[in-house]
Amino acid sequence: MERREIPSYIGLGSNLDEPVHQVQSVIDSLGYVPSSHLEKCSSLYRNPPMGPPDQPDYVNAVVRLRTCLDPQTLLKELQAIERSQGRVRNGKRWGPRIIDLDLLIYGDEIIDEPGLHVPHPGLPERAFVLIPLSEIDPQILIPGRATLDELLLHIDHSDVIRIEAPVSPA
Ligand code: A4P
Ligand code: MG
Repeated sequence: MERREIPSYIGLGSNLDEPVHQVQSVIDSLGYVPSSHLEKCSSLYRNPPMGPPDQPDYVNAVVRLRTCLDPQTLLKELQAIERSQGRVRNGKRWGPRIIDLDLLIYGDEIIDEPGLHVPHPGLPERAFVLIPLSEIDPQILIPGRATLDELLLHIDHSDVIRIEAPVSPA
């Protein structure tokens, strides 16, 4: 179902097979999501894994995508991109991955449906999401939560290190 253009925010994460390259490549692919326009990309940030510690550091970033797709269709597009980039789910919770795409925010909507929770439930406490998000939209209100500034006050972001400048959307 098509609808008016909605600003959505997508979290990107990788810690396998040259993570910087994986994140840059997924940003290219996001430029081709149907009925959507990739507007803004954050820098890339390196940071230690949340979850099992016996895995490589992650590279994370956030992008803003204006989209006419409904949220479930957008999630399917994101999962198709994950698959095309070689993501295989190994069943291990928070295990290492080639690429992970999370729908963080979809306009001002609060979505609680099977297989889709938006804003992404992990967003408020994850420095590796909040820091790149603040680079794109420092004033953003997290629907149902708080302002980004308020959330940033309560987290330690000392180990989220900026490693690459933002990629310009095509
Ligand atoms: N799902 C529900 N809501 C959403 C949403 N808003 N966006 C469902 C995306 N997916 C959503 O996801 C599992 C299911 O979540 C999907 O079937 C979808 O319908 P998945 O990608 O298959 O599995 P996952 O990513 O391993 O699970 P989970 O619990 O979503 O993990 P997270 O929250 O994505 O965390 N450490 C660092 N430093 N950086 C990271 O990026 N990422 C993770 C994964 C762990 N540790 C990390 C990082
Ligand atoms: Mg995920």
